[in-house]
Amino acid sequence: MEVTMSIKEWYGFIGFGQMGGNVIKSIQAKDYLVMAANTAQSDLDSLNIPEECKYHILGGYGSSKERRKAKQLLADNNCENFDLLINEIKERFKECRVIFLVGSSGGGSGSAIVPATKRRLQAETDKIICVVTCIPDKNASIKEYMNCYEFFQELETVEGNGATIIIDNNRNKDKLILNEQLACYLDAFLNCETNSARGVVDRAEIENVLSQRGACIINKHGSDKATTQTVIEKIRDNIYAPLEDDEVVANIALVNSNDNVRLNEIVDNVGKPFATFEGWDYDATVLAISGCSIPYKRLEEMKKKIEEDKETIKKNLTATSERRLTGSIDFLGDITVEKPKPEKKKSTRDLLFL
Ligand SMILES: Nc1nc2c(ncn2[C@@H]2O[C@H](COP(=O)(O)OP(=O)(O)OP(=O)(O)O)[C@@H](O)[C@H]2O)c(=O)[nH]1
Ligand SMILES: [Mg+2]
Repeated sequence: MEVTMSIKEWYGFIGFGQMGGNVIKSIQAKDYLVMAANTAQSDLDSLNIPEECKYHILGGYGSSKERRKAKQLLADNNCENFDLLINEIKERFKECRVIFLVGSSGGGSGSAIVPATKRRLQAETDKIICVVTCIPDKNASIKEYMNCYEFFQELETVEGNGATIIIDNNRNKDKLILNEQLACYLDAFLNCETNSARGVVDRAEIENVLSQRGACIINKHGSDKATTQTVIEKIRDNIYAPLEDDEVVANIALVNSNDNVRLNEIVDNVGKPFATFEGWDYDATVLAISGCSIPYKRLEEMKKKIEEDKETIKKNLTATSERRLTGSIDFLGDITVEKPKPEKKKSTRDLLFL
């Protein structure tokens, strides 16, 4: 039977904020349907993708790493901007079966908008909604660590399915290379349905992997290099946030390009999955693992760092309120960073401000 829809139309990618925009640019180069949404027009202007793929969230001019600012923008006028954004996505991506929401966890715009958008799309469509994000590198500011922690806290409260792919920005100084690698691996996996008589990982199985809640990694190996050992090594040494050592895993898909990789040894290494899928005769060897724990250990380390630096940050933030010229010292009693105003909540607003 003829398949009328190109596989590229099954998948849609929406980038939020700078990281999101950069990643979907790499994806758009591979001919997928994409949209870049940003609170900052200047970020959109500098993004080299067709104009019709850009979407400016009205009234915004960047969120300066303040998640709350991005949420406020969506919440203005009874959530008018949020409704417009969701409707735009539903309309542009109506044929897609899987949507990837892409944005950094450490910034303001992407970090705030991705979890809230996932929650709404999940409730209002029957599509699989995946997330692609990155965690800040070791030189990032405490503000980014705080944003990152809040991002995963919110994402954890979003019910339902959909894999989360988490790039670790420690893995390369050049973030654009990480984006390129991700686009390459993801493209290889989304196209891995072969015609092999020995077995295929078909589209339903690809969807099954992507629909699994929790962390997901996808790696690709050249057919001349792929062996059981190289594939296993790359499970823990790759572009992604480190997998937990808890053997939590739901699905493993292996698509082979040679006879040198043993799926059972991969299973022994990763943990016992609920389901395995194996395909053959592909031009590269691709391994996808989903349904893993999110990187709790890394998030705990960030939380510790936030706790350690809390007092210094408070001191620094209040220091600028000191009136030195009059000779008197006027400390603010408390700093009011991101203190929500008590307000009667509306339902759509609730999705933004948890
Ligand atoms: N992997 C990767 N990380 C990026 C990229 N661009 C920015 N980052 C990381 O993302 C974090 C900053 O988030 P941005 O995406 O710039 O923030 P934003 O969503 O635009 O939010 P605001 O500018 O604060 O409104 C930092 O940790 C950066 O290192 C990228 O193209 N790839
Ligand atoms: Mg930005």
